[in-house]
Amino acid sequence: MAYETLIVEIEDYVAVIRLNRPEALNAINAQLMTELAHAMAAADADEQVRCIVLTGSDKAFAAGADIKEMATKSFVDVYGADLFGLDAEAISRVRKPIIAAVAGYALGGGCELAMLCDFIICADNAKFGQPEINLGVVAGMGGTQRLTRAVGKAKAMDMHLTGRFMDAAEAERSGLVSRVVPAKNLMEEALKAAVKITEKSALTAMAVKESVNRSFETTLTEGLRFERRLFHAMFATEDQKEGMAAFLEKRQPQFRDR
Ligand code: CO8
Repeated sequence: MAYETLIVEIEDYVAVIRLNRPEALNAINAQLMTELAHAMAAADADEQVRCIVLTGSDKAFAAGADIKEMATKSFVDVYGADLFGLDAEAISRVRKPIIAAVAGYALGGGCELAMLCDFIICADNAKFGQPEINLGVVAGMGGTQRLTRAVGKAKAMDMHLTGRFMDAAEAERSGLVSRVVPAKNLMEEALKAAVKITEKSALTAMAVKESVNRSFETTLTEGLRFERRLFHAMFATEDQKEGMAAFLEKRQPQFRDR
């Protein structure tokens, strides 16, 4: 499918999905969200893809939901269409690892989109924020839930109530991002991380993602049981035999996703 708001490139088993609405700092309109959900699902189903990198431009990952598109909508419009709901859920169902490579602004829905990914690597010019309160709305795509889980109540409340932005250093300190890199190296570093993931067993990577995500949905006892059962289940795979044999034979493993 040809996209108008995205650029998708696949190389070395990594799909790079670039948000591409430069005229609006990659503001997320309904078309972009639908195209993104489609591109993510396509990458998830593509045997040539083992990891996905979601990125924007040097100036903006995404400056939020498209305010021009939303400004005159009614409750009936947004509730009736479940604005962004189905597409966001579709992205959260992707089973392959997704890295967000964030430079510049990641605000409102942009910050939420980055948090929908599995981890965030950001440039030193990144700015994160949930400024919806300035527009008379609350976050609508996970900001009050995922940001709170990522950085804790104090910082989440501060960000949502004051609308202030968090810079890259604070985002790393707070656990929102896994790494900060110089802006000029962002894609190189994100791709390096992605390629490392492509070298693992895709089955194991999927299980890791499923188990970490389960920790947000369940009690510790249930989560530990889930993890242990997955660990046990991995012994039914050839990749477990190969990974452990390769370690003992002091060589690189050749995983076959079986
Ligand atoms: N929507 C639409 N257009 C935007 C947006 C946006 N969110 N952000 C920037 N733009 C446009 C501007 O209107 C401008 O266009 P034009 O040249 O035609 O006027 C162009 O992008 C460049 O922007 P600026 O001139 O403002 O650039 P600056 O460098 O001066 O400022 C900022 C950059 C600080 C990022 C500024 O643009 C800004 O504050 N943007 C809005 C940020 C914001 O409030 N984001 C939250 C939006 S609400 C939201 O995301 C809700 C999420 C809920 C989703 C789920 C719903 C179910």
